[in-house]
Amino acid sequence: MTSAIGRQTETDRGHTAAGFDVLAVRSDFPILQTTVNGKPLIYLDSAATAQTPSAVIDAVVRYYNNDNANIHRGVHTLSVRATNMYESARAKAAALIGAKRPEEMIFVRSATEAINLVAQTYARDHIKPGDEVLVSEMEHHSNIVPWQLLCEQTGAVLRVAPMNDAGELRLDEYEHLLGARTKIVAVTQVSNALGTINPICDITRMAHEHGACVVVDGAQAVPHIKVDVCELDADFYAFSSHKFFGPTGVGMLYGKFDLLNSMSPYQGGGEMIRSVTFEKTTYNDVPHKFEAGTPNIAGGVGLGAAIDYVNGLGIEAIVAYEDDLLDYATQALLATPKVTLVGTAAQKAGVLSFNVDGVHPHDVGTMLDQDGIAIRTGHHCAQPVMDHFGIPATCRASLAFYNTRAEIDALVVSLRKVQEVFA
Ligand code: C6P
Repeated sequence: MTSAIGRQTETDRGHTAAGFDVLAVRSDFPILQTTVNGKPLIYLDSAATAQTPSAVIDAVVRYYNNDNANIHRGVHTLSVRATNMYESARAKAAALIGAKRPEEMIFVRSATEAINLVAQTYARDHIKPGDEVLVSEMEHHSNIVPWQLLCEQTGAVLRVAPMNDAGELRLDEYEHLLGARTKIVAVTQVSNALGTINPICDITRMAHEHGACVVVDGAQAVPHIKVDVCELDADFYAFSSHKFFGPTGVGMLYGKFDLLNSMSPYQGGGEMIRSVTFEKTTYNDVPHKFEAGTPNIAGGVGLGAAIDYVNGLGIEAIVAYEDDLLDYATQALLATPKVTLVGTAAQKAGVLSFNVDGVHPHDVGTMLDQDGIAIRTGHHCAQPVMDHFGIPATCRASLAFYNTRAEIDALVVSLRKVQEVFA
C-alpha cells in the first residue's frame, strides 16, 4: 500500500519546519493510511464529516470496554464514572467556545437539532404573527427550514439578507432588513458551500440594537477558527461533533444562561424533570431540562477526546496552517484552465467550491473518486446559494489540518485528466 504520507512535497516539508508537523498529524488518523480504488485516500470532504484520530476512536472503545453505563441515574461506580466523563466533555466544549459555564452547553444530536431546539423553544415562545426572522442567502438548509417551520406555526415572516457575487453578506442591506419586528437573526459563521467567514460581531451588534436574538450556526466555524461566544455576543451557538473530528450523532447548543433558564423544555421524558405527577410536572435545571432521555454518552466522551486532540495541536497553529493551505489551493485552482471558483470572499475558511467548464459536478466527483480523491458534489444543502449563482451544483473540496499541498497538487492533476476526457 502506498501511503499518502509518502507523497510529500518540498512545501509540505516547509510546513513541517514552520512548526506544524502535518505528516505526524496524518499518522494520527488511521483512515488516512488507507487506499480507495487502489489509490492512497485523499480526503477533501471534511466539511461533510471530518476524519477521526485514533485518540477519539480509542476513547470511545475504552469507554465501552471499561465505563459503559447510563448517566445521572445510578449510584454505582460505572454510572458515576460515565457521568463524570460526560460532564467533563461538556466542560471541555464550554471552554472550547469560550462559554462562561458548562451549564450553558446542551448536548444535542447535531447542529441541526440545536437550531431546531431554539426554534421550537425560545423562538416559539417569543414570536407573534407578523414578527420577522432574518436568515441569510448563504445558510445551510438546517438554518432555513427550522425557521420556515416556525413561521408556518406562528404567522411570522421569513426575511432573507442577500450576499454579493463573491459570496459575502451585504451588511448595508442587512442593516436595512433589521427592524422592530425582527425577533430572530439566524446566521452562519462560515458558509459550507462557499467558505465565507461572516462578520458575526457586526451582525450581533446590529441585531441587538434592534432587540433581536442571534442564533449562530457554527458547524463549519469551530473546526477552523478560534470561537469565543462571549466576544461574538451570540445568544445561541450550534455545532456538530462529527465536523470537529469527533463521533457522529452528537452536537452542542450554547445558549446564554439566562435565556436557557427562561425557556420552555424541548422534549419531554426522563432526566429533564424534577418531579412528575399526573397533575403536574416540574422541570430539571439547565442544561438537563433540555436533555430528555438517555443521550449519546459514548459520542459525548468522543467529542471530549476530539477537543483534547485539537487543543493539543493548538487552534492558532491549525488556523495558520489551514490559511496557508487554502491560499495554496486557491492559487492552484485559479491557475487550472476551465476551472471557475464559486465563492471568492476576502475572508474564507476551509472550503473551495468550483466548477469545471462543460462537465457536470457529479461526473467530476465520480472521476476524482477513481483517483482516490473524495470531494462533495451537489448543492451542499444550500440550494439558495446555487440559485444565487444560477447553477445546480458545484464541486467542493473542503480542507482540514491533515490535508497537504501534495494532495492539492494531486487534485489539480486529476482535474486536468477530467478535462482531457470531456474535451
Ligand atoms: N453540512 C456539508 O457537507 P449536521 O448535519 O446537523 O451535523 O450539520 C448541519 C449543518 C449546519 N450548518 C452548516 C453550515 C453545515 O455545513 C451543516 C452540515 C454538511 O456541508 C452536510 S450537509
